[in-house]
Amino acid sequence: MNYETIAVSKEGMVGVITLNRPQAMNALSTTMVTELISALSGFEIDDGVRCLVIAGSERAFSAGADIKEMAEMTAVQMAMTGHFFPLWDKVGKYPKPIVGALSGFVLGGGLELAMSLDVLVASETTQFGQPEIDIGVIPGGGGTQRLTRAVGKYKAMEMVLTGKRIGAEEAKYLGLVSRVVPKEAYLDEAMKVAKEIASKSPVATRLAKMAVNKAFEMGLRDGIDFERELFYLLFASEDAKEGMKAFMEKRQADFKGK
Ligand code: CO8
Repeated sequence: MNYETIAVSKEGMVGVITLNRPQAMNALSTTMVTELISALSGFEIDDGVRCLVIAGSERAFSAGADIKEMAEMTAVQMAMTGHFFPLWDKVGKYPKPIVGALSGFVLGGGLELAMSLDVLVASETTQFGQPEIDIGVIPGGGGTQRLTRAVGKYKAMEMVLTGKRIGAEEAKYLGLVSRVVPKEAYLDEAMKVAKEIASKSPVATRLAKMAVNKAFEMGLRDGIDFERELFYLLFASEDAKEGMKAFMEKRQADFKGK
């Protein structure tokens, strides 16, 4: 499929989506979000893809929603007639693990996109921010909730109320990213993590993602019960039998995703 604002490729069992609007710092236009969801849907039903990477460019992962497009929108268009948000919500509910390869500006909706992913690898040049307050709005793609859960109330408040950006090292210290690496290495490092995840049982990685995400939605007791149900369920998978047999036979497991 030919896309206008993203590039899509496959490396082994890893699907790669690269945001590609360099003239607009990868601002998330309706076309880009539509294309992103289309590419994600394609990889979702591709059994040959077990993990994904979403990257931007070295200069900008994404500078957020497209302000030029948003500037003329009415509340009714935004809330009811536009298809932007229904599409957007699919990212956070995506079943396969996604590694974010971050560099440069990760702002507004760009940070909200990153925070909807599962493992975040950042170049040391990355700058994170929720600058919506500077244009008279607030984060609308989950930022107030996901950022607060990631870094706690006081840092989230500071970032959301002042629009102030933080760098990669501070983001790592706060637990907002998984790894920080030199800028020459961030893409390779993200691919390396994605390939490692793709080498595991896709049945187990999918349920692991679901279980960890439930920690943001459930109380501890219910979350542990939910985890236990998924744990029992995995004993019905051929992959679990293969994984344990391979351990005992001192060989690499050959996971089939069954
Ligand atoms: N939207 C549209 N165009 C943008 C955006 C954006 N968010 N960011 C940058 N651009 C464009 C600029 O207008 C400029 O285009 P042109 O050359 O045609 O004028 C080009 O990209 C290069 O940008 P700059 O010249 O400004 O480059 P600088 O290096 O000087 O600055 C910055 C880079 C810091 C990234 C700066 O461009 C900036 O502050 N951008 C806006 C960041 C921002 O406010 N983001 C939040 C947007 S609102 C939002 O995300 C709400 C989310 C709602 C939910 C959405 C779910 C997806």
